[in-house]
Amino acid sequence: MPADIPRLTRSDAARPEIGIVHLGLGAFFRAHGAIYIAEAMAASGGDWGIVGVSLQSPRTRDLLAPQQFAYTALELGPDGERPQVIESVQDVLVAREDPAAVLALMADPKIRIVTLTVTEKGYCHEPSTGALNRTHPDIIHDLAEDLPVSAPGFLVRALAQRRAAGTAPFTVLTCDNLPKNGHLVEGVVLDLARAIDPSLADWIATRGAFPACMVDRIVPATKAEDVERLAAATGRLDLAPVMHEPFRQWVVEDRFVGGARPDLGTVGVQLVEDVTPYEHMKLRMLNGTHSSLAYLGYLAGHETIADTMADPVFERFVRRLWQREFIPALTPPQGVDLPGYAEALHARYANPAIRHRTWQIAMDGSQKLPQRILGTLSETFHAGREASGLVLAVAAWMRYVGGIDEAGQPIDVKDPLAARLRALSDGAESPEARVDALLSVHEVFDPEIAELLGPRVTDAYRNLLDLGARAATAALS
Ligand code: CS2
Repeated sequence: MPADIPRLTRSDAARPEIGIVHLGLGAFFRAHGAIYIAEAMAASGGDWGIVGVSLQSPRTRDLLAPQQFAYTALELGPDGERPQVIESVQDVLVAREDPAAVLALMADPKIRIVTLTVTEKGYCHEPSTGALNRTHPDIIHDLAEDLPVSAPGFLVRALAQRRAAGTAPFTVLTCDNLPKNGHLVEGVVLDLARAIDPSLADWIATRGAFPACMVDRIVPATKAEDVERLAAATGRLDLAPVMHEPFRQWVVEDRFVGGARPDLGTVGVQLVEDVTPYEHMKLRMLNGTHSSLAYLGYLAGHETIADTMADPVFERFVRRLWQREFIPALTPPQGVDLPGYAEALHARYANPAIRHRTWQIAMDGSQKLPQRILGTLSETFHAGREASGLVLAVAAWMRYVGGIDEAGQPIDVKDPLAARLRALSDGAESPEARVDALLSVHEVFDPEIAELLGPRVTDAYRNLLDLGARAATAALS
């Protein structure tokens, strides 16, 4: 990289006041919510500057601070790239370094919304039920100490400070890919608050707001070569750019404390009463096929989703999942044509400019499987139908968390339950016993779905062992 390229810096444009704290400032929010919010302020004004909070690592803060928190969002289209400098983030705090400063900020009356992208595991809940996991080490810590470490802990302690100061609660807007995400975060916050002070829980339940939303944009991890290419193209060195596809969608339930929010409707955010049909469509048809392609594609030796889609076996497979397995189990949002939605997804997945690694999507499967795949399977079996493509995807997850790929090489499995899943897999004496052992992980499989899946997944798992992922996928009837 030429050493003389000057660093990207913030423009002289006037800064709005801050109004939003974002917990978990990763690439996704910077490539999605932060852009919508920047556009909403540009279009309609409002004091909605964002302070990001990294719960653990100082990395994003350290990269963004010398750029005064400006960064480039690089759109990767099939026909070329388009950079855009985003300035809605005004500061980043690192919670591990100074949790009291984060709480003080969240308690400030200027802050009216707290948005979150802390990933599925950041809510410290049980994925199969959605309830707070009271045995989670971070929750045990946050029950005992005033200075929290978990996202639910920060929300509850900050809301307690606001209540003590006579300040209205902030709206909690989770932007993670979870089922009924608003309801889920409300549940974990109220559970934790109740354990600390029942009257606090009552105050939050009556005065607070936890709108659900559906977020969508494919954001592959930024690579060193992306940084170099961008610097060469723009003449500015940005050490923390984000990469994203052209498509974006944000559907938000319009329930904010005091109605206070940026003018999101002006910039294409859909404001609705009930997000559930959008959420089901997206979590299943997009994230469900993403995870299925990730496990099977990885095992078949494909590095990215676009590579997997370029393999005719998997292209047929994903069409089958949409047409025969997901769509029959869905109620479309009003005015949405699900086959058309599937076609659009097909084009997005095939975009060769997006190098979205199967390994990246395979991460944290224990937290993703229930809402992405198991819900559809349960509804399908109850309706007396079968969904053998999705059953094969569950078997592929089991093969993947076993930690050895088809060439006998180790897999770097990233999952909060990785060690336990590996031990269960290694401890089983036969493929049948391995499937049974993994189905007993109640955080992922509730007893009913475990029973329904038992014989079906065992057959699929055997096929994976006997034929390999590609041939087992090709053999689906
Ligand atoms: C992906 C999502 O990594 C994953 O699990 O399925 O991040 C996906 O790209 C987004 O939800 C798209 O909106």
